[in-house]
Amino acid sequence: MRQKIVAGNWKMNLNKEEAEILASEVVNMAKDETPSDVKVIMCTPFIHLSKVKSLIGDAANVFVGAQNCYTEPKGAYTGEISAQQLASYGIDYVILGHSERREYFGESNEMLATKTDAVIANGMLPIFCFGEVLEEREAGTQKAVVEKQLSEGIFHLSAEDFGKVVLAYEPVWAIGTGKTATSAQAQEMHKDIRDMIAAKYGQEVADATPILYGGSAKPSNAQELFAQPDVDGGLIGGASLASRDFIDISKSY
Ligand code: 3PY
Repeated sequence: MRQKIVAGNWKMNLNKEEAEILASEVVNMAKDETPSDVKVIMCTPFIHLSKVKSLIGDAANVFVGAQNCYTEPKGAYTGEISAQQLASYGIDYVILGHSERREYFGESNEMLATKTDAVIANGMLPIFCFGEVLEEREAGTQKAVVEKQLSEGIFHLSAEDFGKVVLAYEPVWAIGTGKTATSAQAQEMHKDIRDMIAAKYGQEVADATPILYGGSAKPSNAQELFAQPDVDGGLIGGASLASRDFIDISKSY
C-alpha cells in the first residue's frame, strides 16, 4: 500500500492573519474528517512555516512543508533559505522544482539534484515536481521530457534515499490555467513514470513511490483522478487556500 498524500501549495498567498485562520481550520477539519491513512501537508511561504508548525501541534496526519530551499547550507546568499535552516524549525517536506520555479527562477535539473540532496541530508522529504509544457505535449514528447527531468533531477539518488521522495507530476499546461489533465491522461503518465522508476530501482521501489498529480486539482475532479491506480494523491494549488475544498479533496479516495 502506497502512502496517500494531499499536499497544498499555497504559493505566494496569504498574510499572517489569513494564514493562521486557514491553517487552524485545516488542522481541525483534518483531525475530524480526513481518513487516518491520508497525509495532509500544508506547503506555505517561509514566513508562515513556524506558526503553521505550532498550530499543527500533535495532529498525527497533518504536516508542514516549504516550497523551495537553496542549494548551499549557509553563507552570503542574501534572501535565500537553506535546507539546514528549514530542518532546524522541524519542517517535514520541501517542494522542489515546481514549474513556476523552473520557469521564473531558471531552476535547472542539475540545481534541483543538489537541492534534493540538501533536503534529504537534513532529514526532510522532497516533493519533487516535474512535467511537460503544452508544446511538448502537442509534439508528443512528454514522456521523454519527464524521463530527462527525473534522470537528471533525482535518479542519482541511492535506492534508500529515493524511497524518501514524493513525486508530483504537474503538466505545466494544467497549472493555473483551469485545465486539468483527464484522469486517463494522468494515469497514462503516472504508469509511465512508475515504469521508469522500476527500470532504474526495481519494481518494489516503484510500487512504493507515491506519485501525486498536480495542476488544477479540485474537489470536483479529485475523486476521478485519485481512483486511477497509479495516482496516489494531489499537489493542490488554488483549492488548498479554501479549507473546505482542501479537506474535501483529502476525502476523495
Ligand atoms: C496548481 O494546482 O496549479 C499547482 O501548481 C499545484 O502545485
